[in-house]
Amino acid sequence: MFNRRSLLAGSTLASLAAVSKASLAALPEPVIQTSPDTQAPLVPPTGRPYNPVVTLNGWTCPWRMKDGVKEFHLVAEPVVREMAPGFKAHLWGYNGQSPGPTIEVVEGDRVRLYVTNRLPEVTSMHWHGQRLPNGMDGVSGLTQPAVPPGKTWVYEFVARRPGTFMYHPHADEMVQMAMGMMGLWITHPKAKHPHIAEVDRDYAFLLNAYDIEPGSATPKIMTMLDFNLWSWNSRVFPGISPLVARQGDRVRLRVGNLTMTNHPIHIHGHEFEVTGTDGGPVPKTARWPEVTVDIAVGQMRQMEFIADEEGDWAFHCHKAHHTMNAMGHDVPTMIGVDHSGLAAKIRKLVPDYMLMGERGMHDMTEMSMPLPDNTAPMMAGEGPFGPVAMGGMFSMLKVRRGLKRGDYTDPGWFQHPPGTVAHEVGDAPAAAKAAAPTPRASDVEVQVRKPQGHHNH
Ligand SMILES: [Cu+2]
Repeated sequence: MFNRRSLLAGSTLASLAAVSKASLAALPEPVIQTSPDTQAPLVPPTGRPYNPVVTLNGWTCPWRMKDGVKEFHLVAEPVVREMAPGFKAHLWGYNGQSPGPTIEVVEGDRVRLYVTNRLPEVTSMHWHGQRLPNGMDGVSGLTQPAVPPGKTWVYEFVARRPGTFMYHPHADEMVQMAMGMMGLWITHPKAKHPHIAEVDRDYAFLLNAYDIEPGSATPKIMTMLDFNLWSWNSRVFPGISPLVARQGDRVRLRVGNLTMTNHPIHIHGHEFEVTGTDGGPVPKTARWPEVTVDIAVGQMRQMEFIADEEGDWAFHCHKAHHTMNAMGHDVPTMIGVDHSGLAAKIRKLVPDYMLMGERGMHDMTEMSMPLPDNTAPMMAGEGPFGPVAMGGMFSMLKVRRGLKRGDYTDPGWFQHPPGTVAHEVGDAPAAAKAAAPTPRASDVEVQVRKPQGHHNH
């Protein structure tokens, strides 16, 4: 049957084939990532040198040069993503993880991107924020036919504008983004740019959110607003790598939002300027100081500051519900309700029973709560002074004197100089518990007591 749809499909295919006839024969081997840890930045082996970005709990996609074109291969596929130690989610992503690898190129590069669909349904790839030929924009039905399962599509364009961008499907968007399909794209300027500073550390991550019932592993894709896992690059605190900076470093944070709500991202101890959006660099005369920037859905914000204050500084979304992990929203407010003795009576019948919240909810972090298999506790993370009682979109900026350039290793907990820690009135103003052993963040395990004899996961 000859119809308008097949005509369009045919012409799009023909034009794609024309730009990359030679390359279709031999696709670059897709590189698969198996670790959820932050990978070392990918220093460009050839071409214009640049200071590569560090993708938080992520990685940068290796490419190959072919006839002067940078070739990448992204594979859309189901993945198992460790969202926090002990908690694995069944998501959809790219090349083994969610989000997919960061694409990092230089302004003026000609880029060819192969996208293989290993999902059970159609997909496409939209290059959010890019200047490109309309037919490369990846909106299924509008600028190309959707990519069927099992097929590989190719996109090719010149990275015309420097900045921070994103990629995500434009086919069954609601489902595919709720399942974790997204990634970052960085285009470095080809020469010194009046509005783009050279920075010492350049971090990038995406805000995303999931609704995964405690004890299960697959997101509920129909959820519109009431998500229970607020994540950065599909990780929740304490599973998120800290941002490490040498005292005095100029630091850039590139944060994109592909959730269903806005996130006021807040940093402690420093003020920053928004130096760019996915629309491009912000002229210096249009910048103002901030300590929080609201990032709306589909926006990217670039924050820059000098990390000149030593310490472990909280860095988080300022919506308090977004620094919590999975919980039931039907927990009643119990503050001020005296139910002493009640829990003990019930515990005789139900040994694991806990009644919580009569003095607030902080106590929950210190209790060994029975949790279903495969979830993250609502509030967790052990700091040098006790429980941090956070989850979700929370991390730390760790500023230290004398770090090596390019050393992103977690330096452990900050050793506060004597007399600089808040203390109880009348108590000796010592560095107190800061002298305690300082576990590295990678040792901070989620404290989960699994119920005994629970096998149905
Ligand atoms: Cu938030």
